[in-house]
Amino acid sequence: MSDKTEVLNPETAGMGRRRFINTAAIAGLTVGIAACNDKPAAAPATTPAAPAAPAAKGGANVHLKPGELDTYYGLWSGGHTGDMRVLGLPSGREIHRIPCFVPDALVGWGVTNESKKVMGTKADGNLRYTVADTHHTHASYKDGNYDGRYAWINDKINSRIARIRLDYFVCDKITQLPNVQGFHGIFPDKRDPVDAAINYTTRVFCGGEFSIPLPNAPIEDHTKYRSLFSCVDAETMEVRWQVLIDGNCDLVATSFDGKLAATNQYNTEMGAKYEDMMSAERDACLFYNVARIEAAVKAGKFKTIGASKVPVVDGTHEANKDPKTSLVAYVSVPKNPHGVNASPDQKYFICAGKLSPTVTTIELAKVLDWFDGKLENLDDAIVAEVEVGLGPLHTAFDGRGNAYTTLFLDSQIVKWNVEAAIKFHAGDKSAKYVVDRLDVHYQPGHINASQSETIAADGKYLAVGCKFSKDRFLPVGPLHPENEQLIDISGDKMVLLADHPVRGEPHDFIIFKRDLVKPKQVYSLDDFPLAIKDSKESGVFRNGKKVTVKMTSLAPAFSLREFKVKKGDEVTLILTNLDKIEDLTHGFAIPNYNVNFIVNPLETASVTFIADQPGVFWCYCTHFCHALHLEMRSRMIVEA
Ligand code: RUQ
Ligand code: CUA
Ligand code: CA
Repeated sequence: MSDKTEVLNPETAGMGRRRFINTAAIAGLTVGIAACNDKPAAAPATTPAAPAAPAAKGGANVHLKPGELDTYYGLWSGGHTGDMRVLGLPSGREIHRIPCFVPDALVGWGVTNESKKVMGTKADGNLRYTVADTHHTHASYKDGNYDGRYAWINDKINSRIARIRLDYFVCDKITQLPNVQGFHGIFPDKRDPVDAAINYTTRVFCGGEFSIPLPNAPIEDHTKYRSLFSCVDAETMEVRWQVLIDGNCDLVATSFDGKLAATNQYNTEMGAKYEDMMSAERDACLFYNVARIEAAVKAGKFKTIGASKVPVVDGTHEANKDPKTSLVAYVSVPKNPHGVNASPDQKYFICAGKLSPTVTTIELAKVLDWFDGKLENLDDAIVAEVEVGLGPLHTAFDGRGNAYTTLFLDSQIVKWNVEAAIKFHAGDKSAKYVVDRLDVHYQPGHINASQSETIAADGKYLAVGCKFSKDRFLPVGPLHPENEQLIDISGDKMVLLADHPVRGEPHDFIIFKRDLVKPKQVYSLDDFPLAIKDSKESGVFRNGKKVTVKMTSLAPAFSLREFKVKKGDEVTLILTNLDKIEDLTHGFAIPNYNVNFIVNPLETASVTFIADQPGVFWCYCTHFCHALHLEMRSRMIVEA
């Protein structure tokens, strides 16, 4: 979460006059601070700082026997590493990392021409960006469940969205959102709001968190800044439209009927400092009327901003006074909310309070009534607003009517029943909506359950991304790992199953049944326009100073045992792996030329470099492939 320091800042403890940050909350904040600073005293590196708490009794077995396969996939945001992690669950074993925004040395991501094209380069051919900060990951839907086509992940730093093909588990497109800074939440739509035949994802919604001058210019008066909510086409990955709003966006959720997309908003104040951003008692959860927005775009009721050609419709308060024509509904929710999640019964959106100890339940049907002019007061769309604990952030569901919300300050998961909360809110104070609490280690942010935000929520496993691990793992110097914990939610009581250390910094993830994806393990030669389909096509082809080297691999040899180029040549080397057996991957490295990449079965990849160092260079296979792997080489001779 990006708000860690804000929540932990001692100055926030001075907010006692507010209803939501009461004395208990201040105590909670203080505990939070103390807990965070109270690291174990320097322990000898050879001993764990403290014995771990005994594991809870019962719960599913997470220790698979050798050779056993997991039953769920998890797609995890990698954080600073700018990639997507693929886990098997319940074991928690990391199976794969899919590079997206940041170079990756194993596959040659950011090295090959093909990956550089996806990542984006500057005029000099170098990568435009080499840092990223991935937060949220979600997958495409059909009929309310994942369909195994795509997943998406965001880069908050450079406002990029990457698409992952779930047939090959590779990133194939990256789009940068125009006029957006701090691109945070993403969520695909679950069907089309008007065309009943389109029961699958065709749009991905993206929330812009930081307000900026539009178009960007050195304007100091921050009251003039605004944010944009963007819609990206799931197929073309082009930005279809944007909505100009008051305040900001944060997380994103979508309704199962395709009609509404939602963002929580913590900066209704449009402040530039955190004190200003938390000065109001309530902020908002926004609902975007997708069909109306697209009708407005079609009718030409939009403007464009700066050099961008993307249509921008006006979703500000001023332009949306009449519900019957409104593009956006601003539902008031308590102080600096974080996280908005759609319940699998398709009825509710849950918005967590963060600086308020409450979760707010908003009924979808009532928001739609308001858009139709049938609900006068939008506040009446709130059917529950109940206290659950300190620092509520994200919510997951078990498909049995229960919600699971992370409590950052309390270091807990609270399990609560949505219908009971609604009864309690309606005045039935005997309705016990809190079902269970579980201590987690420590300061949890994201949470998700198996199949949570689908109509097939199965209530088996819950994973939680803890922002701190403190004493749960062997000390490794000042940078502590963070802790992802797995919890069994199949019974009434939550049971903690496992701890997994994770490199910074854990964010959002989804967990789904393994049979929902059908990965292919061998490429087709036709997937690559440059493929060299026959090793006889190999050779060195010169066009002035531009030289193309065409090569194939077939264990244990490259088709060219040697090739010659001249100093100063611009060399493009194309390599097709003609091995078509599953798991027979080769690598290709050129010493001193900063080249290393792999080619999977029937994959083609290319690199371009200037042959600026004369001499002999043993290009060699970097991926163990054969008993003669070490002998698998090609000799590049660069003539002076
Ligand atoms: S945010 S810890 Cu970047 Cu997903 Cu809530
Ligand atoms: Cu080819 Cu190792
Ligand atoms: Ca606020």
